[in-house]
Amino acid sequence: MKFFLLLSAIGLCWAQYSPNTQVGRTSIVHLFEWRWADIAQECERYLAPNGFGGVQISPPNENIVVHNPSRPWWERYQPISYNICTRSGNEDEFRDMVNRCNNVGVRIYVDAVINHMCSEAGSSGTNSTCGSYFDAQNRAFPAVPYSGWDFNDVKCRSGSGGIENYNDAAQVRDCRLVGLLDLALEKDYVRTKIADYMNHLIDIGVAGFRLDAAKHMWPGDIKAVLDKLHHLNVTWFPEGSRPFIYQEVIDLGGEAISSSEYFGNGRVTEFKYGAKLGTVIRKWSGEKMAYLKNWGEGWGFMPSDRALVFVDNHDNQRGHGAGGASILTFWDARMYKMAVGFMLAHPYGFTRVMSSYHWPRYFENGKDVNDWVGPPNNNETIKEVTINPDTTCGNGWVCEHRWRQIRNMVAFRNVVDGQPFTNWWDNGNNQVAFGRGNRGFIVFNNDNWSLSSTLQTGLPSGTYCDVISGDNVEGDCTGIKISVSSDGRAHFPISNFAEDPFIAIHTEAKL
Ligand code: QV4
Ligand code: CA
Repeated sequence: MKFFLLLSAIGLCWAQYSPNTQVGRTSIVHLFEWRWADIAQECERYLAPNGFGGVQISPPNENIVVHNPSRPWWERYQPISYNICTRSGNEDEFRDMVNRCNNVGVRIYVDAVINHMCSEAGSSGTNSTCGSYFDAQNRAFPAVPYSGWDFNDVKCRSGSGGIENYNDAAQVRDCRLVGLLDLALEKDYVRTKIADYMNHLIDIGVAGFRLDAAKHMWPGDIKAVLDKLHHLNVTWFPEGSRPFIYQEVIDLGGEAISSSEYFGNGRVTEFKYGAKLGTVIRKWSGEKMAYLKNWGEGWGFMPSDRALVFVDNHDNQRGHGAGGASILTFWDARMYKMAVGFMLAHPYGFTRVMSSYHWPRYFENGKDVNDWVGPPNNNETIKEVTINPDTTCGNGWVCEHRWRQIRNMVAFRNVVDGQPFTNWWDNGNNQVAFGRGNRGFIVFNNDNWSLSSTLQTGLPSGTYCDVISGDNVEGDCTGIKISVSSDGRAHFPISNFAEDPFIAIHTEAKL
């Protein structure tokens, strides 16, 4: 018996790093600002059939209503209460989404905004998504309830009460991030209120959490909250399962706080990943794809089993947060698909795909003056996600996760799960290739001339469909066919003018 207790203990202490996805599902998608009803449908009609492991949803708790500017996406990062009640839907719709997604093996991960409440300038009244009264000036949030005792106004040591110096770790944790009222997470009362909120979501059936602004909370305070969390709902998860935790810590180096301080709590977002990959694919600063041979820890990233990786996120795709101009987004579609393809083929980290909405991007003096614009809406009501006959999305939703190249690379990652990084080849410049054991192989041409090489794929002989240029439909390839000979070698022709100058093959796309 003792042996099994030990095993379960080991299992438990590791579990918060495991996404709790169904076996063989290795990525999640951030359906940014989607309504719960649309997510439920997308789980059933698209995400489950295409092997997505789960969905990161926008914050489900009641937030302030901002009218100047008009309903910015970032109002959802200003909590008023922990009532499940936002423009994405109410608690009934939330429960329906969790049930329907879990029932088809697609997990839900909640964006938990637990470092703060609304802005100190958030005025007072019932200007909130569920009508709860609040008074920011007096630190009154009766719908939780929180009062003046529950904020860090006294603990903060900066002159203004706001974060003034990111080289002072105490300020970063105890003072206000862009004026947001900073919760006193050292207090058991506050920890308990937060844990009650998260346990309510766990009991409904969620699989884990993104911890927003984790850099602004002491690691020990986060741990104290996590220690109060229930095991996952046994309707869908094995007895004793722990919620998956990934903490938003922007660490590009050079600050007082580093990602590693948070490894004890769960995974951490690796922001260096998207910033560096964008620079390489854009061929800026002398970077070239041949340098990706030691991608991952070799580039100074955190250990792979602690990393949550992505090409872009909801902040840096619009100039918020970190990453700067190198970040690739759907606006740079051809390069973006290459970056997402590389991320999904490479074994490093746990992968998250971004799914965005269009907004009227407009640069003035190098800044997008419309970076605040919220989701597609009819008079402030978020528009439903419509699906076009060609399976793309309408109503202003970009649905990058539905782009053939990205959807098929999510499947590629599933097929090669557990296989080693093998058969690296490069031309010394921007033509590279690598395999994943005997299950998958991918080739990129990011040079300004054509690629025509015969490469060792490590794959069994046969004819494979390229999953970038097409699909395997009824036993035939709608795109490029690649023939692998008995010695595992195959010839790859990739024009630098190709719509997508990369080819990916795997054993599930073999004729
Ligand atoms: C303004 C001034 C402040 C002033 C304040 C007074 O800028 O100097 O003190 O008024 O009230 C919005 C506005 C911002 C405004 C603030 C408070 O954009 O101008 O401050 O509200 O009224 C999102 C947006 C922010 C937005 C915030 C709250 O990015 O612009 O602020 O939501 O609505 C750091 C952190 C990292 C963070 C990143 C953006 O380390 O954790 O900045 N990323 C996460 C989320 C992000 C979110 C927050 C944190 C806050 O991913 O989306 O910020 O929850 O790197
Ligand atoms: Ca804080």
